[in-house]
Amino acid sequence: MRIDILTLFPEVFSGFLQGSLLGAAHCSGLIDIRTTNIRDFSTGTHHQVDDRPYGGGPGMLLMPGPVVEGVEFVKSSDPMPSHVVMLSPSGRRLEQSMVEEFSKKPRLLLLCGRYEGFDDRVREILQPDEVSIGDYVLSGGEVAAMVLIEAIARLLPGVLGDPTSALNDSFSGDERLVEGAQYTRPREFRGLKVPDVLLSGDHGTIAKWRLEQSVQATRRRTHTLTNTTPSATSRS
Ligand code: 6GU
Repeated sequence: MRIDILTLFPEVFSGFLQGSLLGAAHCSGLIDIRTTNIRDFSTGTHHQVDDRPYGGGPGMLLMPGPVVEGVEFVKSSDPMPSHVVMLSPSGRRLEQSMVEEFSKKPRLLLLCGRYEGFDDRVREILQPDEVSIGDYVLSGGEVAAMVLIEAIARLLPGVLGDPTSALNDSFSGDERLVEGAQYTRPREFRGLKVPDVLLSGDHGTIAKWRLEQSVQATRRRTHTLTNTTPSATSRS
């Protein structure tokens, strides 16, 4: 898979891309990730990429020229068509099913914004798939792009050492369960013992116990998500 990242801060990605999982995936030719600086496509002597919004208001917007021309240049550098993703807090919220779809594409182009956002003509012209990583505001799309890349990379065949580990992940599979409790050595830590069932060697019973744990963890999570603060109703 090829991933192009368009950003004003390509240096932010260097440690991340060289890290263990992605560095190895890059070296073994499983993934080809390239960064391009949007500033390289600014015109004029000051290499300006942002400007004040028409109509007034706080902050600066990314100008359409450098962004659209940068995307068009990167697209044309390889005949393989790319799926253009714009990282923006107003996009659809990322979830595992979207990550699975992205992981099947041969090529992605990730567009990272900064400042207060993009001039809207970028959306009109490029018609990107707009993606957010959650309902909070980051100063730019770079961290969101890294979240997306890491989630995608671990689904690519050969990237994880053990191909079955992604299958057991939280949110994978049909039931969308989160992972339940798991234990490693020692058998006892600060008086807390590993459940006997895991030491029984009975794989059927272990599988059943794990599924129960997973269902319970999923329920606990859903309850904390749907219950508003109990103090508001019970403490009056
Ligand atoms: Cl993709 N970008 C920014 N700037 N903030 C975000 C986000 C993206 N997702 C959540 N918050």
